[in-house]
Amino acid sequence: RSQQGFTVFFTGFSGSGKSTIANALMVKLMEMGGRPVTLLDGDIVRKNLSSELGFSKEHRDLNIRRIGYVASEITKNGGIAICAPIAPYATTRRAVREDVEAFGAFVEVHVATSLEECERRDRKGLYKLAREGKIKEFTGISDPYDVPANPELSLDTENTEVDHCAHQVLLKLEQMGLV
Ligand code: GGZ
Repeated sequence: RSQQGFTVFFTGFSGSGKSTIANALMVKLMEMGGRPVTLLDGDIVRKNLSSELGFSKEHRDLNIRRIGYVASEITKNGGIAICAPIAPYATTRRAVREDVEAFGAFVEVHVATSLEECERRDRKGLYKLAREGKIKEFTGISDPYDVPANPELSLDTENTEVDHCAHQVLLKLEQMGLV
């Protein structure tokens, strides 16, 4: 059984289901025991680690590089880091991958819920505000999102339950010899 550390890095639109799937995965990995599991969720990181940052490209990049640094330290020490930011820029995701892969595996998971579906759900009412111009630089509406070209896994949340999405991630981790 492998004991190397690794990072699962979810990326996708606001409201795509990243946090929910990341939480379900965390529970499963904790139940398996062994390595400590650390969740670096978008909201939590922005509150505790990036509270001074906004949503310009420069600030998003800083936010993601910080998450990457923490994930790489966790990975280095043999732990499991689960990250769940939007992370809209492919070059920045690539940089984080390189940071982490110096110490262990990097598993990029695209939570591929379409913009249309995220906006239809609009769980927090943010898309409406973005359409009204009340939130600027909103990912998908007035700010870019680079669709991952080669993620380790892509999740179709529109046809798959949360628990099954988390299960698919676990299967991928098994295939990769990480759990
Ligand atoms: C995108 C925004 C924005 C803008 C506030 N664009 O659904 P949420 O609320 O909880 O998730 C979104 C979160 C995005 O923060 P991240 O740290 O994940 O973004 S990034 O990776 O790009 O740094 C959303 C809220 O913050 N939010 N304004 N303009 N999302």
